[in-house]
Amino acid sequence: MINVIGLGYIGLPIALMLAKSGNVVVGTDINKKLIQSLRNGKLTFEEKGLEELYETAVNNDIKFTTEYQKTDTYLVAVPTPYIKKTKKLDQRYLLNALERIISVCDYGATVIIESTISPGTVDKHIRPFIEQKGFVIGQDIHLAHAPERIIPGNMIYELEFNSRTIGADNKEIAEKVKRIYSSFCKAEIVITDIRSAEMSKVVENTYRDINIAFANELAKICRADNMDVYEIIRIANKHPRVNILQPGPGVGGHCISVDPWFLVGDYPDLTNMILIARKTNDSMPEHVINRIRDIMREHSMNDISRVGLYGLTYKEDVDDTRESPTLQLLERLDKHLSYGIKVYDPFVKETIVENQYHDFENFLDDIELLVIMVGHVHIKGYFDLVENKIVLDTKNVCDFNGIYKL
Ligand code: SAJ
Repeated sequence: MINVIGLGYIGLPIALMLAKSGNVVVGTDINKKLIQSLRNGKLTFEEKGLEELYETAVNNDIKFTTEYQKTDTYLVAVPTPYIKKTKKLDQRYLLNALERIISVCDYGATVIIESTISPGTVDKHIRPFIEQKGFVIGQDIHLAHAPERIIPGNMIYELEFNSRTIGADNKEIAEKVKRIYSSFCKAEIVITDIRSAEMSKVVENTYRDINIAFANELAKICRADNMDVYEIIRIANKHPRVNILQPGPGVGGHCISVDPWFLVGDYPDLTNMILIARKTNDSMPEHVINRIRDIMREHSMNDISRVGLYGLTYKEDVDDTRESPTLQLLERLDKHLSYGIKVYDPFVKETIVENQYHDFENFLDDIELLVIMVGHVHIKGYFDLVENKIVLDTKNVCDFNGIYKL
């Protein structure tokens, strides 16, 4: 039996996928409300294909509980945030999960960590923590790191078709873990040591952060000289060895805007480019504020409450708002004592910020300047209404005349 610990954005899909693929699975989470929802068949976030996967997993008898199970295999997918001040990994949830696992596990159990961790975490913190409890690693308990790689919006497909990395202390454990992942993963499964697995994961997200930062810097350069950054990128990408990403209002989410900080926190003297990229991406909400201010001036608008932000999530067609550029922008406005800007997102049903609307047409009625922060497919069905507004499109989703871009 596999006990999946943590049933959030990563743990839930993987638990369901393991159950669908014939493994006996128990999903554990300390959040009672979440467990109750899952038992009642109510999923806790939206994701393409998740409901169908849930149905199959339930038919295959997956169980949900707040209790840690006594078994020989654990898969840990708990949050691993970073501490804002030091930029280092906050290991609280991870160590708490490990403590509970070692209090119930079978002798010789394998603990697979899926959560993203900063390079060196296993050696510097996890091994000493477990050994301190009197456990011998490699005998009483085995460790493996199989960092998750799935992208919100396409998680279920990517669980099956993305290549995976498994870091372990020896081949035997690596092969055991590989057999589990082979039950659903159709792509290559690479075996390596734990440190390399930790590092490669953080490197992947840092690579993307740097490349987005390049696109964002280009957007600023083109804005300064009134050129169309999208046209420049489109042309440059015709070169066989150029593949520039898209600029946007900032980088959000729990991954790309977080993981590079682990490298900056651990190697402050060696991370020039990574730090600049982070700062560039973090500066984009401010760039959007400057654009809003210029457009308002041009239209003799002086009331920020006539401005509406479309999109609160960190990217299109997901309901995850963590570290979203819109939240970053609101925080900056707040610092400038500027209140009253309106907000709407079709995916965010709960009210999480001030002046948040739940009806798109009411929202449009109350604003003059619409700022598209997220390119949800939803807005494409409303272009006839949107066209009557002054529009700042930071995601390049509208192509009618008179649109302001990043
Ligand atoms: N973004 C841009 N321009 C782009 C692409 C993205 O501004 O051209 C922005 C998005 O709008 C968003 C942020 O970047 O705010 C991150 O979005 P994303 O779609 O690039 O990535 P995530 O955070 O959803 O998922 C990433 C993925 N990592 C990589 O592509 C290297 C995913 O595979 C990881 O599993 C995930 O991080 C994770 O959990 O680590």
